[in-house]
Amino acid sequence: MLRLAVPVNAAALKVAALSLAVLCGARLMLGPLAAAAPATGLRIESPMVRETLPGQTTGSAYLVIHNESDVARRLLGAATPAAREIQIHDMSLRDGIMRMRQVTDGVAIPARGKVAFVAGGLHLMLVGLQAPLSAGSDVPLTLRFDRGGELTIPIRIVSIDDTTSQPKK
Ligand SMILES: [Cu+2]
Repeated sequence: MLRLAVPVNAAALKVAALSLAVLCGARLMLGPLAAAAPATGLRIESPMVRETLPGQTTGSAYLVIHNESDVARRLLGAATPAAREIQIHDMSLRDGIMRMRQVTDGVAIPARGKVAFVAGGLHLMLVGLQAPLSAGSDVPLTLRFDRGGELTIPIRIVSIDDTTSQPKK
């Protein structure tokens, strides 16, 4: 995908992250389903992204997408102001070698089903990070689905030492 890298003002990014954190806090008081968009029947569980080191230009985000509707949906793509682009990647073991490939035709989320984006499997690859992701804060993530569905949620940046926050398959 060819796109111009737009330099993002670090201060503006911080303000955006801060206001998102405030928003997130307010929404969290509504309960565990706060990240859901009831209109579309899609609910996001345990969204997180790994913190990155200075100079690191890519990051991995994990989450579980629940489809609580009777209609199969499709994740088409994702975006965040924290990175130039997000690619959907899949890891698989083939001939004894772990391979990572880009998924370009989207991911089906079955009706009344779920799809887990986890380490060693499907994941969201943040490409072209604007700044290192530091643990403890949030970045906004927009998920784009078929039929015009779009969901924007805050994802928590988690320390590389944290082994418990990651969603399981
Ligand atoms: Cu990847």
